[in-house]
Amino acid sequence: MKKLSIIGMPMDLGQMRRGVDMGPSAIRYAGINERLKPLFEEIHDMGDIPIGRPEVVIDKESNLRNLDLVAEKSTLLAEKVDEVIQSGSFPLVLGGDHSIAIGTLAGVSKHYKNLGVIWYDAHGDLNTAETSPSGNIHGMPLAASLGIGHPSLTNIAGYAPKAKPENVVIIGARSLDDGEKILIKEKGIKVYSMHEIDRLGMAKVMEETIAYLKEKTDGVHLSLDLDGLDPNDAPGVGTPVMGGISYRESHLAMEMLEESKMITSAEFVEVNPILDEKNKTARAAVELMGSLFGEKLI
Ligand code: 6HN
Ligand code: MN
Ligand code: MN
Ligand code: MN
Repeated sequence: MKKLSIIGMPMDLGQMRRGVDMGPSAIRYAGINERLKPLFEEIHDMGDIPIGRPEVVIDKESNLRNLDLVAEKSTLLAEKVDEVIQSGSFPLVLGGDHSIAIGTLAGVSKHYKNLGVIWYDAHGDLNTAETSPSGNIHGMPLAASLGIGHPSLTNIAGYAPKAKPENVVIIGARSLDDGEKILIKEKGIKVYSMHEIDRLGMAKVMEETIAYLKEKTDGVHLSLDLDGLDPNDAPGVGTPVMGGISYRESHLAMEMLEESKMITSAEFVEVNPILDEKNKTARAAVELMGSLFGEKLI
């Protein structure tokens, strides 16, 4: 892909910690444009989707925090992503908390018959209002994209599902809630937890992931939650979990995805500069983007 479009999605409505709305600024400050410039013919930074500072509203019937607002803002993002793909450009979305994936996938998925999804995350993000321990929508975007959950979240852009469970691979999982584990088994979702990453090594995990998706998908979205990385390497996240994927393993994963030429859209989420150490997490995000888009070590 020769053209890249960057879309900021400064939404923090899917969880309770302040600061993740500054993720897009932190990632831009970390030098995304300069870093990616040599890798594309054209880069268009489209600025941020307007989120404003709405007050927290708990949906009475479902108990979901900011349900209507997340749905409304997701629709805006879906439209923007759709527009970018139509213009022949690669959409790169900067979060924001992980609830933004609902909108990204709603914009991406109509362009593919069999969209693959790589969910790089410590979490499964497969909760629903019924299984969620927190009521936070950032723990639900993968379920919503599979058509599971509240209709306001599953039907963004007017259709569901956005992806099929057999086209999803979760990488880095180490904190799954009971309801998520049940869903993974029920739907046959492929998961490389930290156990498999330790045992097989990242190279094998990525080889298998690429082979698994290659034969049955016509496009693959990468949804990269920075908390997939170990908190030592990416401390600026709202829900850190010890024992994560290393910085170097993550580069290898991105490099292998680049070699596969299969990634057709991407988002980097959960960067929270207030919780960060000298913008380390935003810098890691930009460095990983470098590998994903073809930067070479030598
Ligand atoms: N994320 N499983 C927990 C919940 O509240 O549903 C944590 C979710 C974290 C979500 O990091 O994108
Ligand atoms: Mn703003
Ligand atoms: Mn997540
Ligand atoms: Mn996570």
